[in-house]
Amino acid sequence: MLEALIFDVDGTLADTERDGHRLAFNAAFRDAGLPWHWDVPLYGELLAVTGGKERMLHYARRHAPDLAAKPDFDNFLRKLHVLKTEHYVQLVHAGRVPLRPGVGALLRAARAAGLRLAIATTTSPENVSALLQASLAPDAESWFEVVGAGDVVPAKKPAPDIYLWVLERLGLPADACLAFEDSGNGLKASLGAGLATVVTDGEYTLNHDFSGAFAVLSDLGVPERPAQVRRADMHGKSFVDVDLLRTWHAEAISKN
Ligand code: XBP
Ligand code: MG
Repeated sequence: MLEALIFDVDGTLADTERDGHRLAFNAAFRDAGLPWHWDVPLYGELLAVTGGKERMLHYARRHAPDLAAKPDFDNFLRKLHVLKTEHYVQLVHAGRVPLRPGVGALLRAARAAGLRLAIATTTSPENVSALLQASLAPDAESWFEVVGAGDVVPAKKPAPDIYLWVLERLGLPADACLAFEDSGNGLKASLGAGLATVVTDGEYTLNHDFSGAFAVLSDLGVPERPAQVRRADMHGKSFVDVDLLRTWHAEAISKN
C-alpha cells in the first residue's frame, strides 16, 4: 500500500540550480570580493559535488589552493555560504524559482488523497522553507510531515543517509513509499535506501545514469502538456497523477 511520497528539492520540485543557486553563489562571491564566477557549463560540472559548502571547497582546492589551505578557511566558507543562502532566499521570495510542471497539482492531489508527504534534500533548510512558501503556498511547509535537509546527516547524497533519516521519522518501510529525484546522485541515494524512484530529468542531468529508476520522464506533465517519457509505462495517461503512482508503486513492489 502506497502511504507516502518523498521528494527531492533541487531539480525535482523546481529547476533551482542554473538561475537560482548559481546566481546566489556568484552574488556571494562578489560580496566577498572573490574573483570567482561560476558560469552555466562550469556550474553543471560542479553539481557533481552535492552540498553548497562542499561544492565551494571542491572549487577552492582546485582554483585557490593557497586560500583553501588557510587554517580559518572552513569558517570563511561557512560565512560565505550564509551570504549565498541569503541571496538564494531573496531570489526565491522574488518569485524567480517556480515549481516544475505538474508538481503543485500532484502535491495537492496527493494531500487530498491522504498520502503523507516528505522531503529529502541536500539543500539547506532555509532554502526549502522559502521555496515551499513562495512557490507552492504560504502554508505549504505544513503539508510535509518530515523535511530532511542539508546538514542533518553527516553524508550527503549519493549516500542514502538523508532518505533513511526521513523514513525513520515517517516510521515507514521503504516499500510503503515512492521517491522523486532528478539526478544520478539523488537516484543513488534513494535506491540506496531501498526506495522505488520516479526521475524527472533536467538540463543538467539529461545524460546521467538513471539505471534502477522505476520511471524516467522529462517532468510530471500537465493535462495541456504531456510528460515526455524516457522510460515508463504511463498506462495510457499523459501526466503523472495519484492513480498512476499507486499503479507504479504496486508494480514496483511486486518486482521486489
Ligand atoms: C542539490 C544540492 C544543493 C544545492 C545548493 O540538492 O546539491 O547543494 O545545489 O544548496 P538536492 P545548498 O538535489 O538534493 O535538493 O547551497 O544549500 O547546499
Ligand atoms: Mg536534486
